[in-house]
Amino acid sequence: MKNLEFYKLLLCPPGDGVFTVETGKEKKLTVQQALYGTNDVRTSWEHSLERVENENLPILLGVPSDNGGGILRGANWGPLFIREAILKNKELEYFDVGDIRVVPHLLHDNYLNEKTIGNVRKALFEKELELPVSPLSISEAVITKLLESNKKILSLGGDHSVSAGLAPPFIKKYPNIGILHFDAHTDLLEERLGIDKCFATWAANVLPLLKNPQNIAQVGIRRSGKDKKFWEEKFGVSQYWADEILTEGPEAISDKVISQFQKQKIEKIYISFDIDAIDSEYASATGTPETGGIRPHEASLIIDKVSAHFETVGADLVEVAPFINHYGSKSKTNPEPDTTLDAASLITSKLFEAFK
Ligand SMILES: [Mn+2]
Repeated sequence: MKNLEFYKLLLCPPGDGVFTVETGKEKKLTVQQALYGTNDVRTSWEHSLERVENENLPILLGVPSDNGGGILRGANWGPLFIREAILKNKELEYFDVGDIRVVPHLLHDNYLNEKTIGNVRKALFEKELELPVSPLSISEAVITKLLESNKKILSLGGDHSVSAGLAPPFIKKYPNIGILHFDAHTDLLEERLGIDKCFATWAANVLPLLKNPQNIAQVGIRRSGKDKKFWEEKFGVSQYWADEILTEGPEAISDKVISQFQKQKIEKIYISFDIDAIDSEYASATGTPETGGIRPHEASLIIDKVSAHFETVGADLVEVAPFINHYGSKSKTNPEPDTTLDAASLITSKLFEAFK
């Protein structure tokens, strides 16, 4: 199968990954109009895909799946809302390849029987092509393909389970890659209710693939049933909890992450950014907002400082769930989801900058 055909089957135009007719329609049209300037979005998008292989700009990929979420869902709307928010930043340069196709009842092909895979293949591809059908499996296949032409890719989730599909192809391509993981939570559960792939397990999924557990640095942690010592001793990872960052300052913590990665002789990094790493005062439109976190400018500074020492080859920003409002209806004193989207927009631009 030609690459162009592969992308056309597994992806869809930006915003179309959430299967809906009316919900979010206006926003979709705003984003698609800005990207293609035409009403024939499908044709323009397909045409644009011909440029993928030779495009030098970083790739933007939407993964609108909250199928691995577990507390409050709605991160499937993250990619569309973040796209609209970053349109305001005219200086950002990227190539939007569209969304992963998402069947909202599926997570990973490992969990499906042959009959179901066959049925979904017929629904998605009109015939039984040997292609993945679940969002995490499709993500892995698409990233693998994009990495054949050495792309730098920023993916927008989605709940954090999507990183279990997104990060492994980077680790396969760059075996000594480092992972800089921003989060309020460790995501180091080996399983949750018997399920090994979900928002709380992706880091545990990725860990055995890394050259050394010291190739992951977890930043902003603050809500866990266990303390830092437990996680560091059990898994061999290094964690920089939010209270340490607030006490020592983001510069000092960045230096620690840098020396951790340098000890491992790491040259390339992947950044996975869960928006709940940011304090809930600045980012509450998310499944599990937490107080006591770092502020957007502190997270930005850490991205800036660490990425100056390594080549950032990939990143994701996950768990932005714009329809979640923990503090009642939108008002002047609580302008959510705008506050969260402002933070997401800042982090997105920092992640694109990290690619340079
Ligand atoms: Mn997470």
